[in-house]
Amino acid sequence: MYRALLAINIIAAEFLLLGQAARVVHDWDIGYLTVNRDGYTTRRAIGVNGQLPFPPVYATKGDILAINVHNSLDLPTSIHAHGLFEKGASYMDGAGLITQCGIPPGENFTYEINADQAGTFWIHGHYSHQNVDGLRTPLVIYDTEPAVLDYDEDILFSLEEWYVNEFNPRMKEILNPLVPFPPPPSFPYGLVNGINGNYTKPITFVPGRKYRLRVVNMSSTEWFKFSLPGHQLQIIEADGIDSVPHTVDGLDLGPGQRYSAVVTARDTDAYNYQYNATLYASFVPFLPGMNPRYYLGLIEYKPDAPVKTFAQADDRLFLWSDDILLKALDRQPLLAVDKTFEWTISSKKYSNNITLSILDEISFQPPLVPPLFSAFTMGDLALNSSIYGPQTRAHVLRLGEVTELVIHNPSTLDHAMHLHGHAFQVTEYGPSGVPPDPNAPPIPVRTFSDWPMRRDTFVVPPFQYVKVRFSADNPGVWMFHCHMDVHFAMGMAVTFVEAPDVLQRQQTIPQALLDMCHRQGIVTSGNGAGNSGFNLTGLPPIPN
Ligand SMILES: *[C@@H]1O[C@H](CO)[C@@H](O)[C@H](O)[C@H]1NC(C)=O
Ligand SMILES: *[C@@H]1O[C@H](CO)[C@@H](O)[C@H](O)[C@H]1NC(C)=O
Ligand SMILES: *[C@@H]1O[C@H](CO)[C@@H](O)[C@H](O)[C@H]1NC(C)=O
Ligand SMILES: *[C@@H]1O[C@H](CO)[C@@H](O)[C@H](O)[C@H]1NC(C)=O
Ligand SMILES: *[C@@H]1O[C@H](CO)[C@@H](O)[C@H](O)[C@H]1NC(C)=O
Ligand SMILES: *[C@@H]1O[C@H](CO)[C@@H](O)[C@H](O)[C@H]1NC(C)=O
Ligand SMILES: *[C@@H]1O[C@H](CO)[C@@H](O)[C@H](O)[C@H]1NC(C)=O
Ligand SMILES: [Cu+2]
Repeated sequence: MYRALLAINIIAAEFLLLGQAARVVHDWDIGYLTVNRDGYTTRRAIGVNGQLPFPPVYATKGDILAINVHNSLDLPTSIHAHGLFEKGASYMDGAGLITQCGIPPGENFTYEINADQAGTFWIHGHYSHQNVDGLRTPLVIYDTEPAVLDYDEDILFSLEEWYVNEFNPRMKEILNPLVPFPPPPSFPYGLVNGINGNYTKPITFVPGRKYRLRVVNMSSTEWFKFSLPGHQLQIIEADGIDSVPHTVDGLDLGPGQRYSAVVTARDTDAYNYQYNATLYASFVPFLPGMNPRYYLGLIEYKPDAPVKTFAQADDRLFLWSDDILLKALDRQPLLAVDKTFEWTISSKKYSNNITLSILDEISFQPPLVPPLFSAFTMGDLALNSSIYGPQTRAHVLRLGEVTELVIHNPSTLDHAMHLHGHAFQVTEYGPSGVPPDPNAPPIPVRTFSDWPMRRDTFVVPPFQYVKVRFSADNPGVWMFHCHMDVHFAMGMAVTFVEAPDVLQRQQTIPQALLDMCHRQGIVTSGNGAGNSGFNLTGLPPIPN
């Protein structure tokens, strides 16, 4: 099995010729298999049509992606196209128990996704954290217009971490009141394009040619740094939004984030080079060989040419990607704020001794009725956030209202916050809370210049806040959650209910989605408890 995996390697897609909008059909039979991905561990994982990694999905802007999913797992499943706005079809967002009930075991559902944005995205499981066990793959949507910088070839790097154990048993341990919190860190391995990052096939560079490297971080907990010593990276895209070209030495990606960078090959083939994908977590103890883990892959100019090595760069002089320094290529002006939410991320040990995450003062639990269905069926009351249930933390936004989020993180843990259905403007970073080291240099306030960059996932570093803005221009129900799956599973999430009045007039939930709920005994109308009005009787009690 492992040898077979070695054959599946860096995908170097020649730049596609632009054609007519098409229907891109994939048949995905999602099921369990046993694999060795990291070179060390043989374990059960979630694959597609008997293989893992999932093959990347490619489309061209304007296409329709039709993904026929058959669920061969023993739990419901769903898929989410991370970064796609699903305009006019919020019910295709795939957020389990929020916009759909999940595909029951043994059943089929076809996701019809409008690929009307260009850029680098990914598709992943959004039910019971199945993404962490393998259900994830890059999604590249080619533009029909030329990019801001020319390039000759597209090269995809998908970065993942891979754990020795499946997610649910790990999560059970974390939520076990008898196990001291947090349990010891489990040091994952790093995968590059689906296999141990040190065993990937060489990538050929031709002197003088230009390459667009698309780097996708599909991790569930850990960060990646990506660099190609001896070459500069010109960022032209982050999370599906084009940027003014911006030169860096390396890309720093939180879970869920993506970058495209154009690299010009050197003008001679005298040496070969190595790219460096470093998997790390600042909140896990430094342990040589385990955190960080380095993976080196060959950039081959000429077979057998010597490999050019570089003295270890001083990290402080190394220019890493930083979204506050990027500018959106379309020069969208700063949005004028109508409403601000200022929330602090924390955690709390409840009276049952279970530690859960807190965002906006609650620990999220899905209600009995997926909130999208309440938004469709509650008439005018859908505009009142109370009907969705207290643990859903629904915030109702009126059409076109501009919301600013100020997310504080006065802790030692990074968080990677993702908003469905939107790319937000990233406007400011600044200090929050009191770092434990009194001699640490002060954290400056940093704001965007000219035109804020937009993206769909932002990292809130320790003891910092981040400000972002978005306009409620996409009727539907959109989750906002930490993309570190352990935190998400511990309740670090809220929901935005956007223009439910417009939603009710403009969209209709496909019957097949409702039928899947009914077969699982899930009600598809009424408030969060499936009752009328404000009667929330039946919702599980709020932990105290
Ligand atoms: C169910 O999905 C599988 C895998 O995508 C596909 O091969 C099969 O034809 C589908 N069956 C039906 C009834 O649509
Ligand atoms: C990928 O994201 C995870 C968390 O989502 C993060 O911990 C990790 O550092 C990221 N890796 C890279 C290479 O950016
Ligand atoms: C790989 O990159 C990391 C992060 O910048 C750096 O600390 C490490 O020294 C690099 N490793 C090699 C072998 O270049
Ligand atoms: C990958 O290879 C490099 C160079 O040989 C080595 O330093 C590094 O420890 C390897 N990484 C892992 C995780 O084995
Ligand atoms: C919580 O832990 C404390 C200290 O270990 C113990 O005294 C208490 O009984 C536990 N409570 C519950 C509900 O398990
Ligand atoms: C929502 O309903 C609650 C309970 O009836 C009421 O107290 C509140 O004022 C309503 N909010 C809005 C914005 O109408
Ligand atoms: C509230 O809903 C429950 C069913 O969940 C029902 O038994 C109860 O009668 C309702 N209460 C009111 C005041 O309607
Ligand atoms: Cu988090």
